[in-house]
Amino acid sequence: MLTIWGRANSVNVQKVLWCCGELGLAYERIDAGNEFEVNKTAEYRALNPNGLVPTIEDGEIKLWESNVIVRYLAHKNGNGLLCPPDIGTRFDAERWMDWQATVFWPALRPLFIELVRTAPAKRDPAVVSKGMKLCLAAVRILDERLSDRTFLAGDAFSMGDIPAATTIHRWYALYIDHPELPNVQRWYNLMKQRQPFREAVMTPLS
Ligand SMILES: N[C@@H](CCC(=O)N[C@@H](CS)C(=O)NCC(=O)O)C(=O)O
Repeated sequence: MLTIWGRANSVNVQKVLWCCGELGLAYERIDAGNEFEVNKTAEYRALNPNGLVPTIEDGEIKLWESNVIVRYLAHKNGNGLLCPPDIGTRFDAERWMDWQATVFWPALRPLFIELVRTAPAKRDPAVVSKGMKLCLAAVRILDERLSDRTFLAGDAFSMGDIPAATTIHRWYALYIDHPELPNVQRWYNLMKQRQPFREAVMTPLS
């Protein structure tokens, strides 16, 4: 049985839960992170020296880094379904996964922390303003990318959509201005039609 360590409100855990839902994988999830604190134990740090979530155990295979976990599960269980068999399409998908981790999430995370986890009186307007600007620049890149294809790596939904769509849900859920970006909105609407996305990702931000 696949074990997933991580609290269900974590964006990075949600990627893995959504991926499992798409693949129809059975798993056991153990709450860890923030108030659960399991990630501070020596046992957990032996699994993941960063003390972060998610971490998975799949038999002898133990992995951390959410996007790598999604890649692993997709490759093992979803070649042709979530992991594109064509090499060009596959690495196109991989590129958008790395882009989420290196561009989109670093732009959104400080904004999310300010607007969701910080009391209004303690918020830093400079962080909010910078976060909004960086996020909009990132979402415009997505909008341009989606102008001539249905999903990030082409005509089929793939693992390449999972990290960015998990993040776009957070962007739309924040109480900020969301300019009209028709391609991103269309793509986000497609995600919202997927039951595993609704179950794993479309939860209140906390
Ligand atoms: N790059 C890592 C980042 C993991 C990460 O930052 N996880 C956050 C939750 S989203 C965490 O563990 N925070 C500490 C905590 O929950 O106690 C990944 O994608 O898995």
